[in-house]
Amino acid sequence: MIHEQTLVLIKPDAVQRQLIGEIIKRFEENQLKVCALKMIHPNEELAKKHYPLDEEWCKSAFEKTKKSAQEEKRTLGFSNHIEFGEILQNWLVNFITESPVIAIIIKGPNAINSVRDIVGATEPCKAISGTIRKDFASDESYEKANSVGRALRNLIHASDSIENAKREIQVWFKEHEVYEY
Ligand code: FUP
Repeated sequence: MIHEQTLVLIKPDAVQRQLIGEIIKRFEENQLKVCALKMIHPNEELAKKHYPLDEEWCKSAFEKTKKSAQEEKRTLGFSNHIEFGEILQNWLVNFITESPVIAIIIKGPNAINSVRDIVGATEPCKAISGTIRKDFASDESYEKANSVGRALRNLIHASDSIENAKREIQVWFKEHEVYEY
């Protein structure tokens, strides 16, 4: 299996709820290794580098949120992905700059998908049993968050592709901060 690196952020909600150890334990017990780690209180500039407003990102987040609204027969209230993306970026920046986060590079076989499987679905109320989001945030939903104009408090960010992992790792870490052992 291919050894990959992926970026994980333990978001402000998880740090505030003292879930750092529990979350790292779930990765380590699944053959995944921590090869860089730091606590950092992100400013707006760093948050925007992590969540850049690009076409593909806006489209993908808009489609997922719209699908969930349609399934639940709710109206989303945004007419297009650009309008939605700008507002979502703002919600995410507010959330991620709220208090410190833990940034981690995780390495291991198939790390990108393995980490996302351990974390669970983006919308915690839809996450399957045994995942971190199901165990610790199962009452959180797009409906709850969208209706009061805030980001999903879903505990963790995990890169979703090799390309994004590379980009995100460079946003949070310098080369000398990454260890081999
Ligand atoms: P993911 O693939 O899990 O990173 O999720 P998305 O790309 O769909 O969304 C990026 C981040 O925006 C996730 F943390 C979820 C969050 N989000 C909201 O908070 N509200 C929304 O309506 C849509 C996404």
